[in-house]
Amino acid sequence: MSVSERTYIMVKPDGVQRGLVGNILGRFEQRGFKLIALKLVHATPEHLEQHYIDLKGKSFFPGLIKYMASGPVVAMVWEGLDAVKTGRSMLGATNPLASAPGTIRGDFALAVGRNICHGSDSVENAEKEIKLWFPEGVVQYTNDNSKWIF
Ligand code: RTP
Repeated sequence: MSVSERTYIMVKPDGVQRGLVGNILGRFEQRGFKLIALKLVHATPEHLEQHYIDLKGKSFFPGLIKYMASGPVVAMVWEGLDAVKTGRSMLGATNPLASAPGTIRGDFALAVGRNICHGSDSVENAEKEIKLWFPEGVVQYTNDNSKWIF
């Protein structure tokens, strides 16, 4: 657990099309995380294959890449206490049917193949994903909230 831990959060194409970007972004802001990077990207299949490289052998992999390349995504980096684990709990379980109400997937999704958002599953993967999606680097700034919220 670290104050400066960062996680990569991405609103998937269905979340963008359904107008859920503001809601998802707002949850991370309200929780007290610091926004470090944000952009709208229509990713290529090659880029998405890199992102999901660990799933390459899975039967759902081609469908996953097609879904993720079907429209723009919102790529974000959030920083704060236990950001990776807390980000995952805010997203809910991978299968929205198993996601608790109050989580992003539990509030907005039903199908595993249309589950609205992504969050890094480890600090190591967060670092890789941040480099992949933000090769230009992220913004450094002091947040005035930092003495109240870690
Ligand atoms: P994500 O990487 O998108 O945050 O999801 P995750 O860690 O919760 O789940 P993971 O196992 O890494 O799967 C990545 C994404 O693949 C799609 N998926 N489809 N059985 C299926 O059809 C299936 N299983 C997974 C989901 O979009 C999942 O988020």
